[in-house]
Amino acid sequence: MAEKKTFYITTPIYYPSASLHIGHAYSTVATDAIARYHRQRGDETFFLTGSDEHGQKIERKAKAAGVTPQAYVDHIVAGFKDLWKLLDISYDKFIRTTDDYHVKAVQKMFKKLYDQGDIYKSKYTGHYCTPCESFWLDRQIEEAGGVCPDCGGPVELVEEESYFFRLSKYADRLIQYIKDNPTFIQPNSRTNEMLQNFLLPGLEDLCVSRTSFTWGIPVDFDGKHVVYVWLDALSNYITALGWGSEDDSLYRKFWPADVHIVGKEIVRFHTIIWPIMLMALGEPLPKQVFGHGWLVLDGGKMSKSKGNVVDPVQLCARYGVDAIRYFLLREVPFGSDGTFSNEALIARINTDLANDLGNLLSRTVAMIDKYFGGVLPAPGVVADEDAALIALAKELPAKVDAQMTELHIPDALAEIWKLVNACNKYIDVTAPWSLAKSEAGQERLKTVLYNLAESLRIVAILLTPYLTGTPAKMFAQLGTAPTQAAFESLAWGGSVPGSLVHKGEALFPRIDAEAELAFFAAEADKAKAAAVPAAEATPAPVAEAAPAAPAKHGHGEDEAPAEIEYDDFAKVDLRLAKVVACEEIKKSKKLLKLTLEVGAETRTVVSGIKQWYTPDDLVGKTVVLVANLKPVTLCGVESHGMILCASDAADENLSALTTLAAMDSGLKVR
Ligand code: ME8
Repeated sequence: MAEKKTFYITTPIYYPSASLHIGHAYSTVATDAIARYHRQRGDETFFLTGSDEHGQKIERKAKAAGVTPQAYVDHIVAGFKDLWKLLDISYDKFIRTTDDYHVKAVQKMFKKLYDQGDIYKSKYTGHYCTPCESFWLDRQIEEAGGVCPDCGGPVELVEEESYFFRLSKYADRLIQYIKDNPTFIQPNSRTNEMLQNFLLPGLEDLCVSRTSFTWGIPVDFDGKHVVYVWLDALSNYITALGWGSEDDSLYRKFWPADVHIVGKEIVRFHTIIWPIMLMALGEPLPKQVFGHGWLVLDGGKMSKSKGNVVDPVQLCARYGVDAIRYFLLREVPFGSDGTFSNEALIARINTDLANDLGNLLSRTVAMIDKYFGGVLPAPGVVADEDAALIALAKELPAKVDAQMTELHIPDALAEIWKLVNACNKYIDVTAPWSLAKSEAGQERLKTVLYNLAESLRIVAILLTPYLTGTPAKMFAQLGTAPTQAAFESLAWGGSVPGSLVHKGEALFPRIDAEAELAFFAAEADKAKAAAVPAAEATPAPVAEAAPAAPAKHGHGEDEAPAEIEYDDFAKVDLRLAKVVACEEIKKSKKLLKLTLEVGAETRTVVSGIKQWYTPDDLVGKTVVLVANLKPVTLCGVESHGMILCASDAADENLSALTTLAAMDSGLKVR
């Protein structure tokens, strides 16, 4: 007998620094749908998720909450598991990086790399972004305009004894591997990004231990050091399978992973550090890393202070799990950024689910009930319009497969909806209610209703990986026996005439969009009013230490800034400034050098806005300058101040601030 194909898929392991939000649900629901899709096709599937519990960020959060890091994460991780249960996430294993077997395996890995000379001790002087848990070189910080290139937040200067991992030794091998395996990094555009931005400019050895805090896996042969959290976290994909333990049978069965699903901001770690770790260990590389886009909010990033955090638990309670799963899987091309809005969610539920699918099922069942006493008729007279519908249903499984092979999840659903919509048109064209009026129409009516029920059975089978409750409800109403509901019975003609249909509740009740949006607006107002400025908030006890977190990117903005006195504001010297000259800083991708007239004075300011403005766009414009900022040197140019800009969560749109009327430079802004 041929051996079963195995399929190993993973989500990122999330930080238990706060409870999860709709962005995390997005990754996990997508991974779940892919895992379910493979299981349905008979692949022996292993789906891993978990929590990334160590590091400076968690240590600080726990301290602020006045509890131990372990107590802090235990509480939040319990919330992760509750959320995955609610969303019907079918993971096979949940790994916690504080699990004993993981800790031991990471220590073993670190020692092996040290013993073979790939890890060595030295001194690190550079920058660290704690929210991203990332090290950055001077060059990278300078290019980003003095902030973390990933999240745009402030970085800390770190100077400590550290162990280093010889990334540089493996860089050429990795570049070759990426070139030889064009589907390793997906979508394709991300391959280029990794090569151009990180690999081709040259890799520096990576700092892989810390001594300035203790919440991490201790380096067992040098107790002052804890393992860098990303080395610890990435290893989870193999330690979860027993790598480095006495029983590594799962590892031998499932590794290499078929695909790591990750958000686009952590593709870098998964396609540079992780493959090099594996190369150094002499282990095979994962077959693919898929970097999906970000879910952002209309009106910007989710934030407690704006009162616009999207909590998946609340949404599921309001609309049901399948409505939320459908929206997450259908709305945004997998790989691109997309917007979450209540309007879009309600439109998807009302149009695709309530109207297209729900009504189709209820009309079909109601007609079988009314015209044939609830007994599914055998097909009778055939007509031209049947052929196209049947052909579509027969071709559908292959079309879904073609989309899913590329992980085009929304397109797979769109293919299924083509059959749903073809059925709705088929009802309009065949007009069963007219056929029912005459004796002559009876035989034709039987065919029409059989074809509709049969199409719906096929739709329900194909929907099984995506929606976890709806297919069973559809089978119950259609009277489909379990054997006919199985994937193996997907071929056209599986519905058995004589089965009894059962009228049931609407699959997805229609939502009163206007009332619903008014409700959300009121909730947002309430949340805004309740938002507590961060400085005033007392540390939360553990039971409350897991606030809904924002969709990320741009860390720190999720907390309301502390209230300040006017005197604090007045410390910032804001002035109008006229751009009299502007040039690109050639060796930087992000920086422009602006010469500003500020009253009688002339100033040089370096600004990281090259991506949005050319020098010509700016010359002659009036901008707002923070005039009393300490000078910094960026890419060799001394910058005396900063110009103010507004930008959206994904930094796709950015605009420098100016005045409504023409005003003289040098004037104070207050
Ligand atoms: O980065 N849109 O954990 P994390 C889409 N522990 N996806 C989003 C999202 C959004 N707005 N916000 C978060 C870490 N995500 C590390 C990972 S893996 C070895 C270690 C999803 O809690 C997305 O998958 O910050 C992103 O990559 C992940 O959550 C980041 O979760």
